[in-house]
Amino acid sequence: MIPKRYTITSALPYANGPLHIGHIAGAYLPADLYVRYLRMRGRDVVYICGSDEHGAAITLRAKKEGVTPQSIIDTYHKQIKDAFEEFGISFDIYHRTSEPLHHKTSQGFFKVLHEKGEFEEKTIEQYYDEEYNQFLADRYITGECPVCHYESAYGDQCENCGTSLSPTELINPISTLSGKAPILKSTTHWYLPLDKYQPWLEEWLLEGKKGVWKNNVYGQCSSWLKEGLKPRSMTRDLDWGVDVPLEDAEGKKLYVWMDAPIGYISATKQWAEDNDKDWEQYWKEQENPEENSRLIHFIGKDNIVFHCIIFPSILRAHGDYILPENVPANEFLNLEGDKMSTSRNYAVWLHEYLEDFPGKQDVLRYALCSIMPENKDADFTWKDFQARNNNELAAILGNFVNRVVVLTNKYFEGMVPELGKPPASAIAAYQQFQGHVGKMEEALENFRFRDAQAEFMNMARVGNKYLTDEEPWKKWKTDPDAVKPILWSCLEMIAAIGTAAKIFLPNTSQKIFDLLQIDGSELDWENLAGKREKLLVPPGHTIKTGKGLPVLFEQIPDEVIEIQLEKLKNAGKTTEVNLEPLKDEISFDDFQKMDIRIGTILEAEKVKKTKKLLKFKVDTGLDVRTIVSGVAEHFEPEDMIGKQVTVLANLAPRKIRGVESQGMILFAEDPDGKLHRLNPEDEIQPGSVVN
Ligand code: B3M
Ligand code: ZN
Repeated sequence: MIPKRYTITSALPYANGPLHIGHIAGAYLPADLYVRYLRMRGRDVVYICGSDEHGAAITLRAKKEGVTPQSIIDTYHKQIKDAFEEFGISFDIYHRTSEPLHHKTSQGFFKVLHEKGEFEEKTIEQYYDEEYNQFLADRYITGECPVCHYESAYGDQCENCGTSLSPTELINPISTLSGKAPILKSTTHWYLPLDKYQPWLEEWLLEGKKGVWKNNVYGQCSSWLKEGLKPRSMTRDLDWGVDVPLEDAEGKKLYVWMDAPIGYISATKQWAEDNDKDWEQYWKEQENPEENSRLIHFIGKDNIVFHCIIFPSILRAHGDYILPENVPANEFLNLEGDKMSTSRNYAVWLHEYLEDFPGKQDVLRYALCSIMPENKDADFTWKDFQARNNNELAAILGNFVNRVVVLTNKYFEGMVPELGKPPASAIAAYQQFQGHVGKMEEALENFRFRDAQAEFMNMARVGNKYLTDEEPWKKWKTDPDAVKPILWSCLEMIAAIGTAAKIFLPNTSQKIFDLLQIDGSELDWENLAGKREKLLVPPGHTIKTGKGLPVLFEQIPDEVIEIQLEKLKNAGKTTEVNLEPLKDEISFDDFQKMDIRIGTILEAEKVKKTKKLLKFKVDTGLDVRTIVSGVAEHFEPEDMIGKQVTVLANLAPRKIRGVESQGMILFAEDPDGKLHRLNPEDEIQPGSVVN
């Protein structure tokens, strides 16, 4: 059953930095493709987004740059909004959560839940920085991880071994504001009782979305539910964000992940006001449930729990709201084999791409859609970008359109020839062409955008091959009339390709319509699928004439790619290398207490259910022992077998994820966070002492 309307959202980007191609491939391009498709089908759809302007990420950046959070969000809200617009992400509104309408809307939600008694009010001990007179959000606290003893674990997670933590578990916690040890102070917060919603979520999600939601999404939700949900605080002690709308809540703000998703609703309210629409039709349960809008959230995988568990729980606790029908989250996009990193300035920034490649938005759209991380992480390389442009867009699509336009000018002065009796080959080609249209439709309806775009390019392949096989340039010499149906079929296919290009390549779509001199604005899916009587380019119509007509895609030369690769080589290589600060001085006696040996790794394997831990069997010369290290993201176990390492052999044993680890293998960590094994130049006797 086709829904009466659709509410489509893309994750609200934090207004604390520029967009990069990973954001585009994750939450924005897939949504834009889907929305463009729905619009072509004549569906009633609203596409919502805006800047997420609260949260620790913004205040941290403001503090680091010595400016106000307001100036950070004003700068990046504009940059992000402009970049989306220029790139062709076709939101119906791009709003922002610092708007009063959003504050009012999210406070309204909080009040309803509070009045319904949904929250559990708890007084807890929280870390407080006395110098800054401020409670500390999790990311404002660092300290030693209790599991792997990594020195700089955050209050909510240890980046080294992946363990999720609470600040009070850290050993020797330090405030990132003052650099001093924080104190524990009591404070009251309001908790969403996710544990109480678990039975409903198991029914609505585990049963209701099984086989409907993508495996990567469903799998993450099911492991969260299997672990057992815990109450989650919906308020924070912060000086930036949406005020908690209660008398006794001075200095407290809504947790950013409570207010941000409600930003979709406040943005829809603004859009409805601007366009004389009824926002409730897009968010509220309707009298007749069959008239409920279909709510679909497009996000990256790091936002799954907020969109699949927390926000639906808030909507349900409020009552009267529809729930997400689907959340087709994408995985991550890497760059030249490495993770993109804002802090290391290692990314392809969207605004820089738009400067370096003016007018080539469609090339990046096409390249990113071709490798879209729909089910697993993907890797963007500039070589692949170049190949997609040169070998597909230019050599297949561009070449087909260009040859047909040139031949129509050459033989018929640009006039679309009479059809005559189409030969069997034209009918066969057109049927093959329509076969790809059908596969494209099925892929789009099921959020498989890579497959859909591949079918789109197959449409051009069919046309290109048909033209080459029919050799009109030869037929023209002996039987000019035979050329008419060939070129006419090709022109009809090109008009259909231009119609489909509204989804994938919006700028190219307009260029094709310009070459055909037709108004493509009215062309829709029925036209594309050949379901309308009216021909797209009727005989007698004149296409663009003249010499040197523009080609759709220029070849991109190696030197252009080299420039981009050079940029990446220098990315993150700031002149000052930010090294770990020197630790406090120790005495020679302190050093003498450490017994450091050379060991040889005999066995290595991953620690089950952890992302970052490897378990080693090490021959220390004194014994063979088990040592666990948080290095699984840096080394493959099989590569470590037989290798010599430096071992702190007299470190007290400790259990790490149930495995007793006796000692520590020492690695050097460079400023880029890469780990390096420490070993003698030549193989030496295990047990040799390091002094
Ligand atoms: N601001 C983006 C992120 O986690 C976050 C999404 C909010 S969607 C309501 O990168
Ligand atoms: Zn750890």
